[in-house]
Amino acid sequence: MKKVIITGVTGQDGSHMADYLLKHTDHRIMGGERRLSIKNHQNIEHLASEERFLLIDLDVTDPQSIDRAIKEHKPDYFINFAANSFVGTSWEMPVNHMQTNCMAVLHQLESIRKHCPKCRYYNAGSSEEFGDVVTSPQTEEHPLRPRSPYGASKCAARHLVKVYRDSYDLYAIQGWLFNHEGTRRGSEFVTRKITQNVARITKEYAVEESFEPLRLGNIEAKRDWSDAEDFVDGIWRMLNQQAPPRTAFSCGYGPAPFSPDDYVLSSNETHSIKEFVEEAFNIAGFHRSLCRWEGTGEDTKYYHEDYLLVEIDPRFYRPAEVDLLLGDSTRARKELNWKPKTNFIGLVDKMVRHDLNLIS
Ligand code: G4F
Repeated sequence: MKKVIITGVTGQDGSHMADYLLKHTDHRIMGGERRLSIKNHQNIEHLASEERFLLIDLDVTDPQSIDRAIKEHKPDYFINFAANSFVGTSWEMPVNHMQTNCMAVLHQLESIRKHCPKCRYYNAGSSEEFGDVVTSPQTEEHPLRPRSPYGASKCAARHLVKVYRDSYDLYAIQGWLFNHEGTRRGSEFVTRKITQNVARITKEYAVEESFEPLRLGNIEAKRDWSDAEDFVDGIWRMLNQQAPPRTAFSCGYGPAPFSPDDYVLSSNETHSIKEFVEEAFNIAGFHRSLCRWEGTGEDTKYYHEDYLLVEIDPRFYRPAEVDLLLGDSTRARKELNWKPKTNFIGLVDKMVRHDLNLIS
């Protein structure tokens, strides 16, 4: 039975990857988790009685912990989702972001090189690496121009992954994943913050209570959003690239060593935070024909008739913003035969309905 270690298994991507692999493979899944006095197992509670799923101690900020896990289990795949993934706090905790998102990757690569060099390794990369974009849409060829300590930490990790791939012939890759969301998304990210507040406001409005509006930062920023469940499928395909077949013309020297590629995963559509807000309220019953935006900049407000639904709170502005992200995942679609199933409206709909159900 092949063994897969997933770090960050209690998070959105880690838990979806565990579900996906239990459904689509017969591999043994080892979820790496950090010791915490209060467990955060809500995303993996349903796996408690699953025979092929096992939790192991693995703190990616502790090199000994990484080395012990890799030496002991000698995994066939190592999927690193453990990260500090909230861009907004990376200006307040830059060292922590660098340690968790970059140094941890270096320690993982070193241990894999020493103990199990055939292990296939994936590190979570980000469209934030493109940052201050110079061309749209962004493909694998777009330069790395990060705008945050978070983005810089992911770029540094990317260079390490490539250096280890080239130097030691490791199967080590890092996809560029554009924003991916869902019902397991943390409340601090803008999509979940919107859908949870839409659910709260819908409930309060229904009983004619007065309600606090939703407060947001830069609502003009544009993102390329997808469903996280579609992305774990893309990542697994990236981890299972095949060497191209030998051609009829190859003679004598044997095939060139196979080196896997890094791919962009994206929906290939971009929408502003404003559009997400409109769509989410519309799905909850605040029909867009009865809603309107008023004002500009920090004075922008969104109303349903006379009810204030949304206002701006500059505390949510960032020191530097990535204004526009729009991916082009043509290569992944062609070469990995990957395609997202859920579109923008489907994603907003799924998240709003989930949060309405939770609150009712
Ligand atoms: O939801 P966000 O915090 O996600 P962000 O910064 O785009 O990062 C996410 O996607 C990346 C891939 O591109 C991942 F690498 C990363 O780990 C993470 O998953 O913010 C989205 C946008 C930003 O422009 C932000 O300024 O929404 C804007 N925004 C406006 N008001 C807000 C808010 N963001 C948050 N979190 N909270 C607000 O109130």
